[in-house]
Amino acid sequence: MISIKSSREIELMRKTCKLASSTLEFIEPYVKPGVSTEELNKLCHEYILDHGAYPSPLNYHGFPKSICTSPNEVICHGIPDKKVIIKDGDILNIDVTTYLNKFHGDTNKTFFVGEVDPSIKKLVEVTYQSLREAIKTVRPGSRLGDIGAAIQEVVEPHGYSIVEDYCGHGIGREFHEEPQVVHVGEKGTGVELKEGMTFTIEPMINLGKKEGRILKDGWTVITKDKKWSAQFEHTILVTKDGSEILTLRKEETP
Ligand code: EYF
Ligand code: CO
Ligand code: CO
Repeated sequence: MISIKSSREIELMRKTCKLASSTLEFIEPYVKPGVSTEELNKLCHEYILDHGAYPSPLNYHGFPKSICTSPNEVICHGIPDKKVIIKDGDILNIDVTTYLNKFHGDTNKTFFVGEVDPSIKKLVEVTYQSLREAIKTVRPGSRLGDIGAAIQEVVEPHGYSIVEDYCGHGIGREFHEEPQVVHVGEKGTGVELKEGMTFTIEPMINLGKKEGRILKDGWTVITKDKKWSAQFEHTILVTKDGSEILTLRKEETP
């Protein structure tokens, strides 16, 4: 069942989502060559607790850390580690989910570390653009297939591939609710969107092939061909006239 949020629930979603996006703003100056992903985890963990919230990933299905940190060829669910040191030229996705006043807010961003190769910069920019185009399709009466189709329209002309094994999701009182938000699709197909739905869109786009594999740690998903991967994620509310990006950062245009 897809939950429709009441106006009181939407207010609470706005608060937790604002905290998730401000956590990404807070961590940005620390994403520099030489930092370990464990240090970034500790800083985010403390920031979230200091704001009266809990990091949703921590212990979720046994996940051992408070954020996901996914560099370079890691598609998603990278585990922060003191031995993983970020270096000049890397990209790093940081995925933050906060649990505040009984509601979850989920967002992620791929950061550039120092000077990044232009071909990788392009991958990251196209990934962000695909998320923004997907969000433009969201309104009452549109369908989940419109979201996937919009992502395909942006991504495929560049020859990149779209990860299909992981997808966006409904969100609210639970971290993962219905529906599944697949990042490929056909216009006019799938679940019809209704005012008050909240869900994430979080395309994972690969420079090479779409296939991934899970490392021996049981969590980290890397590309099979070891080519690099980028991702952006927002939590979206379906409004009367369209949508509201609940996790919008100050640097972004509404
Ligand atoms: C059961 C986890 C469970 N899962 C999803 C648990 O939606 C997410 N990011 O946008 C998301 C984040 C995390 C997450 C953090 C931990 N988990 C991971 C991998 C497999 C799995 O199976
Ligand atoms: Co996320
Ligand atoms: Co998510």
